Amino acid sequence: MHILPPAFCRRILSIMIFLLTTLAASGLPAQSLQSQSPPAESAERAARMRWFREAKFGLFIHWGLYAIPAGEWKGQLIPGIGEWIMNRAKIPVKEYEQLAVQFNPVKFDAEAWVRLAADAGMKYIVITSKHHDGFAMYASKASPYNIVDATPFKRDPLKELAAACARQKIRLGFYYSQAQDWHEPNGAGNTWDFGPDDKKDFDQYLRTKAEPQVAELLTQYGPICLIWFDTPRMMTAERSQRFIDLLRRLQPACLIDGRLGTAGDYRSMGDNSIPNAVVREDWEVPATLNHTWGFKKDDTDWKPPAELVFKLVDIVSKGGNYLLNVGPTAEGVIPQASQDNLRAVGRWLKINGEAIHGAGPTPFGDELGSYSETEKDKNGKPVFKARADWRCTTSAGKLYVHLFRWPDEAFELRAVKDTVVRAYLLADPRRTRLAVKQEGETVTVALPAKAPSELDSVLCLETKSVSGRR
Ligand code: FHN
Repeated sequence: MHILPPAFCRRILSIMIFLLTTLAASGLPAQSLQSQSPPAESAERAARMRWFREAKFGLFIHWGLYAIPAGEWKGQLIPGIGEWIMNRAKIPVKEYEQLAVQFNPVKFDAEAWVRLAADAGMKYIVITSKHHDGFAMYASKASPYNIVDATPFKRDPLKELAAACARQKIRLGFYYSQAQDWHEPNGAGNTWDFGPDDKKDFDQYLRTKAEPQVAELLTQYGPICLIWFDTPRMMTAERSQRFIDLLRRLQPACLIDGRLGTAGDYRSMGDNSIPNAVVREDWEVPATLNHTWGFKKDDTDWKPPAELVFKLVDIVSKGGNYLLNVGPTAEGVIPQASQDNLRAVGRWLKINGEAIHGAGPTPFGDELGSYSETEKDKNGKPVFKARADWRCTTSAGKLYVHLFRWPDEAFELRAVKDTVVRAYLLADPRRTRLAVKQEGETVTVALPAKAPSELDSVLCLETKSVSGRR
């Protein structure tokens, strides 16, 4: 009898889980997901994932040399996302490197950045330690192309952020571009200086830069909550495994995102891509506040607080985390509009945070939307029609109904399996009881005439399970 190697079995299992969850996220109606339960997990994994499952909301920071051109090169506005300017404008390494000599972000204030995340109600920060341009935003011995050795600034912002995060009790993680490195002859992506990727000695780059730098990140800054790998070009299972081994050896509790090249600790959805239905595994959506990650001076199309709150709630009601990005300027300032909009979300969370942090997904699903029976997309698949009137998040014995459109007088909720014993609005500090009528699985709650919040008024229904019904 042939015994399959355990690594092979794990790989097959993870592919099966991926296929099943992809199917669940894209094709099945949300309601049919109610009966699915997540795969069994080890106590070790449950402990490692706990903070991530409670956090729900994090701050992404894309900061690097690309903040200097801020979308403009030699007098020309370069289309696309700001941190890709080197690639988009095909800037030779020798020219792009000169940005380092100018980089002096004297207004950088780690405490203020972390305070913004805390004010916004965010529980973790993920900052670019090295993006695709190959420039390390920290003191790296593995490459002199770093902020301490190559700029007049000479400070290590990651060290300052680690100290500020420890003081303000926010977790810190690092984005690291493991595959694309446009500065290195053997890194992926820079074809304008170094020719096609398939002619490169990619392992030479991994061994001499990427792996040593990830080791530095895991040993120089105290406990790191996660490493956020990205764009896994040429990352075979074997190459990815080398990073996993490094992480598990140096910081076993540190999470790995979903873009290493093999399954990480959680799934990373596409940029700004929120699934249509509940996804019963750990996941996160990285998202922008405007249309770029790195600062771009001509992108001021900011998502308003109402949209940010809706997206946060929508994501949590589907079981995920929202990692929302800011792109600081070359001086080290987070654009004021980003700050204002994030703080508005934070003010809403101060009142309604119990319906987000640590909250579980909706037990319903019909409120999320449904597939059109007539309209098809260009691939012939039914178009998903999202609804945006209300969402539901949960905690033990509580349903949080997020009302984005205030109903006239009463709100009716169907398919409620438990008995509602009390109803009130989270915005009401006195938690005044609202009149509830329950007939079978249909619950009707009488509401005051005016919505307590313009962003999202949260109705809390305390429930008691009906024995034999669930
Ligand atoms: O190419 C990157 C991009 O610059 C940015 O960092 C985003 C964030 O999710 N990730 C890649 C594109 O998906």
